[in-house]
Amino acid sequence: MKKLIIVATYNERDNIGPLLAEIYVNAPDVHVLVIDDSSPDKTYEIVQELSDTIYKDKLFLLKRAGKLGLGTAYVAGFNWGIERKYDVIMEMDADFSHNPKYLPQFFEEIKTNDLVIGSRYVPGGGVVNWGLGRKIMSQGGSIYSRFILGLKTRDLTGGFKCYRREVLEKINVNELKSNGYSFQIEGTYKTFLNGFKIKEIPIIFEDRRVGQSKMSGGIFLEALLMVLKLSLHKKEFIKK
Ligand SMILES: Nc1nc2c(ncn2[C@@H]2O[C@H](COP(=O)(O)OP(=O)(O)OP(=O)(O)O)[C@@H](O)[C@H]2O)c(=O)[nH]1
Ligand SMILES: [Mg+2]
Repeated sequence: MKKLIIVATYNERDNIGPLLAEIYVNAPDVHVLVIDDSSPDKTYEIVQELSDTIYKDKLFLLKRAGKLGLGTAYVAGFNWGIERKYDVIMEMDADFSHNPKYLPQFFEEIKTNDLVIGSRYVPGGGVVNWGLGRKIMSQGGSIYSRFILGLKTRDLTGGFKCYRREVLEKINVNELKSNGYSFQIEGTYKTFLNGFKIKEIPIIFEDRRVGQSKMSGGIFLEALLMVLKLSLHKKEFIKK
């Protein structure tokens, strides 16, 4: 099973090195694609250096011209992975909110599922170091989306996810419209609509270790509207 992990970065220079080390300890045979949007802190320089040296042939860098958003970063990464015929393609954040210790569980579960989601809202899962506001936004966003879209999935906004390539091919990643918070909701919704098997595994999500948070009320509101839009276009998302 050829495995790819996509890590999008924007100003993660203090996180990326230690994160890659932990990824390869937990999953020695994975390939990692870092998509960096020309981070002002030059995260990409560290990645380039590591991919030329200790992680040769298993670490790849896609550097984009500027900050184009997390959604388009993942779409670019999905296409990169599909072209190279990886069997499974994962997404994870660079800030240690997604602990690499869970990787073996993802790769075990993906053998019998089409999408595996690291979930904060199933028994055994949770969040540490988040303020009340952030908790309400995240869990509220998931409950709202679940209700509007008729999904069973409990954690719809998290980005610690492992797809089988076939799913990404079928839903056509180039048609993923969201670029912010709702990108994760859209991916899971389209996977569900096309009859794929989704499994949530519990994860403890930790607030970013270092660096600046990018979350805001505007992003949240945009996501609520996007969910309504998705529900209205449901029929178009079911592929022949
Ligand atoms: N390439 C790229 N990566 C991004 C962009 N925005 C965010 N990221 C990365 O995407 C991942 C998730 O972003 P975060 O800023 O951690 O978002 P969050 O977890 O919702 O919020 P905080 O952790 O509170 O900041 C991180 O690895 C970021 O560095 C972007 O525009 N381009
Ligand atoms: Mg984060």
